[in-house]
Amino acid sequence: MFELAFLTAHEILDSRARPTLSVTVALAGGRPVRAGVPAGASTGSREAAERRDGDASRFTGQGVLGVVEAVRGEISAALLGRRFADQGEIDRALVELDGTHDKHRLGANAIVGVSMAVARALAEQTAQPLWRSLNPRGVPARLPVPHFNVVNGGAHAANALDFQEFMLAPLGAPSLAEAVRAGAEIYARLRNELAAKGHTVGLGDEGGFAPELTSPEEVCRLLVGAIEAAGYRPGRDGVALALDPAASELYRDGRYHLAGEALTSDELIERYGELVAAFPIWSLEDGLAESDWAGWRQLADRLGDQIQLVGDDILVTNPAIITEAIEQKIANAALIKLNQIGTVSETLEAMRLCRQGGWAQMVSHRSGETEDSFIADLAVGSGCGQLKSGAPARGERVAKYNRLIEIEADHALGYGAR
Ligand code: 2PG
Ligand code: MG
Repeated sequence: MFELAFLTAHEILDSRARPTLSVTVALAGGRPVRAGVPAGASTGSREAAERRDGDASRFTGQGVLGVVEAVRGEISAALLGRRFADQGEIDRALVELDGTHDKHRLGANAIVGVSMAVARALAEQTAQPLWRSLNPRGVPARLPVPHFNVVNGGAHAANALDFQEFMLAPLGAPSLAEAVRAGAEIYARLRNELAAKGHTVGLGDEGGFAPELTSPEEVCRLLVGAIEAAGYRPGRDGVALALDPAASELYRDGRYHLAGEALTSDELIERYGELVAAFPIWSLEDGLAESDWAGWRQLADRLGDQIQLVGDDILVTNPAIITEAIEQKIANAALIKLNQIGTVSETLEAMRLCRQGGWAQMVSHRSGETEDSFIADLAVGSGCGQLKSGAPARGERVAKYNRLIEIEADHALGYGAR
């Protein structure tokens, strides 16, 4: 049993200069710990709803003072001094207090901040690292393969590139530290090659380069060139590629709008088939739009036994949607984001359902981040074997990779995707 002795929140900045929430919690007899709340740009329509002030005189309406007030007022009044058995019980109390299906009344940003801070406080109370206290019984903890997003487009950059993310996945690295080294060395090579070709080396929201390229094939060619130039082997036994086209953002009027073409689901699936045949792509996230379930089923039929097909916008870390998606076999992996569903225990339940259904999982940052490295511990503790946290550059991205390096240094854990 535990009891919250102290709970507060502040408005801080995220990595895009937008306000977000920092939540501080102390358990009775414990010291205060904090959590920073992330925020997405290419969000799924069924995500838990973050709440913002809408007061145009502050931060163009993006302020979160109302959410700060919800934590200090209503949530504190409901939780302080009450005894809870575990994380699940306090998360259920938060969900019930909110009372809406998508957590919009109190705000999913308030709820996830409190839930994450409580998880950290519970780890402290039992003198365990966070990853260990998140580790389900019977599941081996593991250092995940970092997925470095080195070229940014879509909603994350001002360039004309439609696909949102091009990632490096050092699947064949002998350790996490060596995987991070590979990511950083290839990133440096890529910078040189982009500059040599006359491209800008300015960065997108997740720290990847944002060159004025439009064709995904051209970006993949550049990446393979940079992997080789840095002395690594392109492919699953070395450094593979992972894409997140974030296709919901490309979908209008039943067509996918890609580099001036308007493609049907079939045509886009064919294009993915060609990409997978030509380049060492091992994972494809949100290849189709969240509303295109029929397309997803076809994509799974066409490529599901060759590559990992990850649902992000379509699944939104929601246990009920994941259950249906597993039944309908529309993919074989889920992206996992705490603030899409809004509590730590619902996130762990989503991951449990994936394990049970034989689906892979990739823990993910959001494009708007803080320096909080919670997701690194979640990726390790869940044993899922995959984490994406942007480029190997910019403090809020690197905080997660550096936390993995610390965990690897302190504990003898295996490395690699499952
Ligand atoms: C995604 C995420 C993170 P956002 O689409 O996977 O990279 O982007 O946080 O903007 O939803
Ligand atoms: Mg995505």
